[in-house]
Amino acid sequence: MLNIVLFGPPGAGKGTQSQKLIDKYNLIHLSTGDLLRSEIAAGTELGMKAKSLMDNGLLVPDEVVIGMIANKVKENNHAGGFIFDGFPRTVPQAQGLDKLLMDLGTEISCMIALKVDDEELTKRLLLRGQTSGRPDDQNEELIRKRVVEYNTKTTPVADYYAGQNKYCAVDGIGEIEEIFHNICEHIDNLKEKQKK
Ligand code: B4P
Repeated sequence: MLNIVLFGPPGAGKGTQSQKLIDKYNLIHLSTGDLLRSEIAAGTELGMKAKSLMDNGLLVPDEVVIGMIANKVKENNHAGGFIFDGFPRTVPQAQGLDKLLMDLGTEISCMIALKVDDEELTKRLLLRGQTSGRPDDQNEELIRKRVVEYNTKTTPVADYYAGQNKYCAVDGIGEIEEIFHNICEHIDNLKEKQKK
């Protein structure tokens, strides 16, 4: 199985690149951001609890997102692989994912980390906020809070995968196609190694 963690700060291009990767590699796309937004849209209890945190740029509790992902992975356990977009965002989430995949006899193949500086992130998200209607993209203060949340709670997840020799950094600034090409190069190398 090919199981990719697509990693990076808010606005790094995770959602954008995921869409292209699922088409090319036929993977199941699991975005915790999308899953949470659909819970909010459906007005579930989980969604209502998540909404106030998300609207304030804060992370949703680990057990909520791990539970959501576990359900989706188990529903799709015959898939050729997964792309995890925006998950794991904390070390306990990464440990939870390792355990979940181990129980299914598989593991994370690699983490692709998109590198983008804070100024570019703010610019992209404010631009998206003009059309997305997402409350968390509406003002600069909130966007900066999300980046702080990322720098304090999420950055250690990169070290977690580096410790397993699964970390791979890709420049997230430039043309979308060029970034996609660079990500694919890493994935294709990985697939070659898996074959040997
Ligand atoms: P997410 O939905 O994961 O949102 P995101 O990080 O803002 O988006 P993403 O990174 O996918 O956006 P993209 O770069 O593609 O999370 C939202 C919230 O949900 C979190 O703040 C948190 O509260 C909660 N949450 C989600 N997962 C969680 C978890 N595991 N644990 C706890 N809480 C969780 O796009 C950004 C913009 O940049 C787009 O407009 C795009 O067009 C543009 N763009 C992309 N690539 C570009 C490029 N190369 N050049 C120029 N623009 C580009």
